[in-house]
Amino acid sequence: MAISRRDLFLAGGAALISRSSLGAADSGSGMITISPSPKDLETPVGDFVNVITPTEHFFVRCHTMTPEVKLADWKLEVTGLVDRPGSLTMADLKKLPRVSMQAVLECAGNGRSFYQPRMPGAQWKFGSVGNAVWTGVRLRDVLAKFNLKSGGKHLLFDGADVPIGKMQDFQRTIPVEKGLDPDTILAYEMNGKPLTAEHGFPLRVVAPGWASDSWVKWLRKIDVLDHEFDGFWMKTAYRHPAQHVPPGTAVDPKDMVPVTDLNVKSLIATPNEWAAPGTVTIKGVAWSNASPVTKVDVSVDGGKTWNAAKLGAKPTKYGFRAFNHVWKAPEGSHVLMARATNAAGQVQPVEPEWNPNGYLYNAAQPRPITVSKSPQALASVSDPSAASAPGVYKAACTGCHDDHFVSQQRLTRAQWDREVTKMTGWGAEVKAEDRAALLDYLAATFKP
Ligand code: HEC
Ligand SMILES: Nc1nc2c(c(=O)[nH]1)N[C@H]1C(S)=C(S)[C@@H](COP(=O)(O)O)O[C@H]1N2
Ligand SMILES: [Mo]
Repeated sequence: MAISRRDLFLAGGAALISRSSLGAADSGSGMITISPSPKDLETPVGDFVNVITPTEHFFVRCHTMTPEVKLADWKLEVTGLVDRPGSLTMADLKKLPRVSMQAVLECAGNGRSFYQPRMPGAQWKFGSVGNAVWTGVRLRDVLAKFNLKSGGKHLLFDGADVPIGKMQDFQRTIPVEKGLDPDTILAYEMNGKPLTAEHGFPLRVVAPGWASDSWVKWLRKIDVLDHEFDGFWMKTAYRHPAQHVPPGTAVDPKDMVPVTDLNVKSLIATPNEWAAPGTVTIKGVAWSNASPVTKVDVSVDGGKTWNAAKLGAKPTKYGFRAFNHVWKAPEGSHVLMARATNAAGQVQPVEPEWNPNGYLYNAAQPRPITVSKSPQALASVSDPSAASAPGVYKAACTGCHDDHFVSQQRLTRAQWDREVTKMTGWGAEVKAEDRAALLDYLAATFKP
């Protein structure tokens, strides 16, 4: 268990806070570690007092190891259904008109850990989202150089990351209409600096209004296809039911569609868990898809009554919109909530809209808070530990990643069975005679 300086400040030395406490950061990076390698880092809620998320505190999501791309070896290739297949260097790209825009990058899995029943996957809470200024070139200006053929319907993006074991390469298509939208860009800068390795150096897709699985990093190739790509990351992952289903439903793959638009959503940055009695300004950010946020309501009584929050001036089309609400906080326990509405009339639901892979969580999440004179944080439960794991687990499951991915899950035996099948498909080695013991351990230790 690590206690950061920020935790100590919050706790005033009085209470002990565990690593998994809401929004508390691991010591060191100031980020919450979902997995150290592949690198998955979450931004603590307190950082969302900023409308622009600083790059050092921007969440990171990598399905595999982060590649170190050298600009000298790099070019962007464009192939498939174009008249003039070829490539561009960074110098060529920089000759095209330069565009800059704020846009929210949110992982489709953000908030997955709040769904009931639980499902496997990175157990994000609030912070796999951020807003940056992206600078680069319009994708349509790039495509114009190669001249799309009329049969070209989908753009397949491939990055320089390489899969681990027998896992499939992370490749994704977007429909050509989204690619030709003047707001879709290929960015070489984030917050005024060249992209960092983690965020996709030297070039990434920016598909504003869409979940970030389409924002392919380390982009090196665009293949123009006449069909949606049929690889794992398009046809199995990042799909959700076309219609809402009751929690726990098994959905036929033919009734699933790719995740595209983000949901309208808001996040309270401060206060978090504790506040002193008196005047408290509840602050946070709200975001949406191509339809901008028009209203944020805040509740201090767990959703019984709502108050219109004050919105930040000068909204951008795809960026965060700040909100605040001044509250005379009496001593005691309270539950804060925020609920955003967009111009299209979409409102954050109070009940989560469950789906089998746990995507696009946007329920107005209750945020319990203690208002008291001396600082304290809610006691929180830490993840079960894999320290006493049997040899079969250590041999089969700790070669590609450490315990983080496993100990954050809360799954039934049947779900663990499917998860072990997924991992053996990627190259984990579990002998037939050891499988029952492995499942017994996983299902007993990391259970719902
Ligand atoms: C061949 C390499 C490899 C081995 C061995 C391996 N894993 Fe994984 N596992 C991965 C990768 C890569 C990811 C991250 C996938 C992602 O981010 O989408 C992952 C992610 C996970 C996750 C997070 C949920 C998910 O499906 O992404 C769980 C849980 C997990 N592994 C459990 C296990 C267990 C249990 C074992 C042992 C039976 C195991 N892993 C062995 C490669 C492996
Ligand atoms: N090449 C490549 N691009 C990728 C990914 C990846 O694993 N490989 N992850 C995607 C997912 S699921 C997310 S949420 C975002 C995360 O972007 P960030 O790390 O800059 O926050 O990148 C997307 N682009
Ligand atoms: Mo994601």
